[in-house]
Amino acid sequence: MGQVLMSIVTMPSTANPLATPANEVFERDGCLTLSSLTTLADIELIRSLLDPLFDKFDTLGERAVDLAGPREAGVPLRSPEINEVVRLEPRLRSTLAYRRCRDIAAMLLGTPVGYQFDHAIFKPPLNQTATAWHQDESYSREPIPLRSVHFWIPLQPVTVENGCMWFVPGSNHNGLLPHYVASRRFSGPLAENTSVTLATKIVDESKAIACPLPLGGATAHHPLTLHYTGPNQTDAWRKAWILHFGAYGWFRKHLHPKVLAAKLGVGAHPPKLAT
Ligand SMILES: O=C(O)CCC(=O)C(=O)O
Repeated sequence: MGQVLMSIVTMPSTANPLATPANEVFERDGCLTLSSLTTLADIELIRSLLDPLFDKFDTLGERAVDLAGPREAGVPLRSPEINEVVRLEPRLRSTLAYRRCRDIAAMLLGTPVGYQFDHAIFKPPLNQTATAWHQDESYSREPIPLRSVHFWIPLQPVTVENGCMWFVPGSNHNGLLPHYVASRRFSGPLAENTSVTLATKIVDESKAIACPLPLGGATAHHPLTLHYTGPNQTDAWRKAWILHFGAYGWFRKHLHPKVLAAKLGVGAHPPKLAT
């Protein structure tokens, strides 16, 4: 896998991609661009498994939310997201993209990894909704820092215009920044408020780098790396599947000594939230 990875890794920064091993780049920049993670046929397969779920979005309950906030019945979705998609469509686990992400995460972290989370975000044409700057770690309620790699797999070519990923390389070294509640998430029209979308204002956007990608490409980032996607300003959908693989998978999450201690009420680690 090391060989394969070197041939598909490019860096969002300007450094020579072949000069530094991918795991060192990941450690340094907290982000990588994978120019050809998977095949076009595999992307087709992923689309064919995700599209039917978005077609019945309003029947999926709490897993389906609009990141853009509350929605009146009949009003189109602006930033629909489905969480833990592999639980709704287990055939996603057999895709080449899933298997390669797991292998690459193990290589980058230098340890066995397991599935931790996945979600899909579809941005309709002209959706007017950016995904604001944030660190994924801000969503974690775990008592131990996440040790994972988060893959963002677009299901069509992505550009700045349709909402590609942006990163601040190196921001993975500055710890968890204060986040505020950017919007409340609702599942279904006028349904219950299920959770919140977090964002941070502490971003030096002059250091941000856009990552346009061809079909079959992907990005990978560290849980502390600041990232953002812009609104979809085109007349076609922007679809993405996001996969998190982490050290020890379920065991680290549930049986790590600090997790067990937190369950007993010792040393909990709530996310930092600004008001
Ligand atoms: O797909 C998007 O627009 C944003 C994805 C993202 O920010 C994330 O998965 O943390």
